Amino acid sequence: MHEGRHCVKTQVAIIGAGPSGLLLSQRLHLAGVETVVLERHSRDHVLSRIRAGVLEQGLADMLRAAGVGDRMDAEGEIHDGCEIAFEDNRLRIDFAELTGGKTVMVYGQTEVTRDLYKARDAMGGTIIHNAENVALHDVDSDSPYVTYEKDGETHRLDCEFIAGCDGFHGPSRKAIPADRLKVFEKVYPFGWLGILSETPPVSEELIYSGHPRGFALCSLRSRVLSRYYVQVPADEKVDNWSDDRFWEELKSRLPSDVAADLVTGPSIEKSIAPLRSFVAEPLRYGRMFLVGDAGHIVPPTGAKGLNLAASDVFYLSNALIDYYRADDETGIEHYAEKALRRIWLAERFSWWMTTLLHKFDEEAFDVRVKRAELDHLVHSRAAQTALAENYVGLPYD
Ligand code: FAS
Ligand code: PHB
Repeated sequence: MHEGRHCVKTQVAIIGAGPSGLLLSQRLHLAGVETVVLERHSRDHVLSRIRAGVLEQGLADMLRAAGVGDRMDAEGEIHDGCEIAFEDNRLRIDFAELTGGKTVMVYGQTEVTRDLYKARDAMGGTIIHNAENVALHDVDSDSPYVTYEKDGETHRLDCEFIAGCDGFHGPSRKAIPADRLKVFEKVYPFGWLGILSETPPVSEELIYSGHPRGFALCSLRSRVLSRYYVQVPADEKVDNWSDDRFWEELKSRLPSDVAADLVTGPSIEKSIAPLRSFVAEPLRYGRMFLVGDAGHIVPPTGAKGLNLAASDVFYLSNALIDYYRADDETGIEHYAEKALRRIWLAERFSWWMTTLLHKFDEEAFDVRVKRAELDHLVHSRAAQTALAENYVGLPYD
């Protein structure tokens, strides 16, 4: 990987070295399309983030096709089901049985990012870290460019397209004029307090627990590394939560037989993530495309955040490859429409899972309706199939 080499021109300027930016640059590089990735933080900072844990088959297949799947296949776990718990009731959703064999891969986003960096190194991909004050220019012209500061100097990168892979807080979305940008947002009155602990996971599969005290999730990174979450008020502070308090609260929200098996230990990471549903339209403005969290956010309840970034990358990389290889602009013209259809389907599912399983200050009627929803889920194969096919990931078509 060329670190720090200041390029002056490339075909596709990619802002952000998260999973969107790294996977996009890998796929384009393999197809002979030149990219430069501009990342505001250091590589270590990017790799210090603990985020998603569940990969849809579409993402796993893309990583394999990009030569980035070996460690995932060696160390990740294929899961063919998960559990939905509510008080002492446990319902297993059998993904494979309900979807004709589809499964998910449990493998941390941090490891995906590490593997992508390794692949970019091997191909000599250009990633410029600590690129500050990245700014997009003339995005609605045929010759857009990006400026950034590094080592006290301002640099200019001319390009033919810009991929805004810069996450929810990046500059790309802001490059769309306010009178052209429409945002759809729902902010939830709670967040997820998550911990990572070097303890054996409490169960073979993930357990999503909706409890009168609040939501909890039992997840994992490996057989010796567990990831747990509890719903907390949106304004909660992580300093208010000792490890002991976390473990006691988690146990109180799990079925009693699960709580009895929980192995606790010191947290090696503890943080609170806010929850929101968010979509920006359009995802394209001139020669700039929004990809991943730059264009949309989902509450992590449906494990869709990283996986939506993946389908955006799939659509945009194919569109750009068609443009450069066959002078075919069809994919570029239809990127936003194609990506938004899958985004809104995942937004719906993530909102539904979040509403079903979290504690809201809601009317007694709404509490009863949620109880009926869970009752229907327990007794209806059709309802379970709907959950399973969304969870494993709807097709990219
Ligand atoms: P990312 O935010 O990962 O990457 C954007 C990159 O752009 C970052 O490296 C950032 O430093 C860089 N950037 C930002 N501004 C820039 C600028 N001005 N100049 C240059 N670079 C800039 N999803 C799940 O499915 N399950 C989860 O449990 C889950 N937990 C999450 C917890 C947190 C705290 C957050 C924030 C997200 C979580 N997500 C989860 C969603 C997450 O996984 C995202 O969907 C995923 O990181 C999306 O990847 P990117 O689109 O690459 O965005
Ligand atoms: C995780 O392991 O971090 C994880 C898994 C599933 C989710 C959210 C987070 O829905």
